[in-house]
Amino acid sequence: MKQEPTFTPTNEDADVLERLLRALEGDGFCLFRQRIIPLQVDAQAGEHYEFLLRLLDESGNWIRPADFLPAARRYNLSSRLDQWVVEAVLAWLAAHPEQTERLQWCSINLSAQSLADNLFLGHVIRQFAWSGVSPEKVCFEVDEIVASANLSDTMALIRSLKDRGCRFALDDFGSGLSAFSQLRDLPVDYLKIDGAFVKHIVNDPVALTIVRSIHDIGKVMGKQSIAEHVESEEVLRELRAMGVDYAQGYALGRPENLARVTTRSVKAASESLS
Ligand code: G
Ligand code: MN
Repeated sequence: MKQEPTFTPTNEDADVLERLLRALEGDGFCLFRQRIIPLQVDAQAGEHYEFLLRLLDESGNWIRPADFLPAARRYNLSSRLDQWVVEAVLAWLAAHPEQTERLQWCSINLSAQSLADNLFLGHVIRQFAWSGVSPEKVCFEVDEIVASANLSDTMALIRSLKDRGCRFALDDFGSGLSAFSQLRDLPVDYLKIDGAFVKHIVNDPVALTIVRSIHDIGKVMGKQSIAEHVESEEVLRELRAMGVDYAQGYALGRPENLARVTTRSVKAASESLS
């Protein structure tokens, strides 16, 4: 008889799992944020940034999502992790009203498991009600590949949250080379052009053409563009000339640590609000 392949966790996996569970319970996660800058003169006023999650390892170094999300996915923890981020971001915004006032929107990344999780939407709605933060201040980012593989779940979540005022962006757009026709009906507001192309627009004509095409097609579809991983002034100049709406990347600001927003400080913020 053919044997089913078995999933054997490695030691490294067990370490990450333990650290993730501990972080979800209390300490270990930290929010960073990175600025997103409007490039065109007619841009709406206000600040924009993306919240990014980091996990602390035993020697005090920050682990980036690329290194812990795969384990979170394997252990079905991605949706809990997204819920933690939504809770932490909204608590932080509620605790910093003067910064929230200046904010036009900030973005939060969602994983595939949250799109398919019936409880996720309810959790987000409750968090908005509890924190008092206006849903218009939040833009959710869904990876292009994730959206195209879960079209109906993505559509349902986008519709429900857009009805309440949230915005949506398709993240890493271009990386999956999904058919535009498949994604054209998703009512997202922004296309975040994959950094892997953006980085090379000044020395690779193919990358330049891909970035320009994404921006142009997005424009025809009524969507604004955000270029990721802008690492130099030359790239920035080219993007601005092309008409790209926003830029994000090391040339404009590195992700910054928002002091430690732990579950404890989230609870403290919630107590001070109630
Ligand atoms: O998939 P997503 O676009 O959400 O990934 C954001 C990640 O990209 C963050 O972890 C952030 O630290 C990283 N990042 C942000 N700006 C730059 C940049 O200019 N260059 C590179 N290489 N990475 C960046
Ligand atoms: Mn993102």
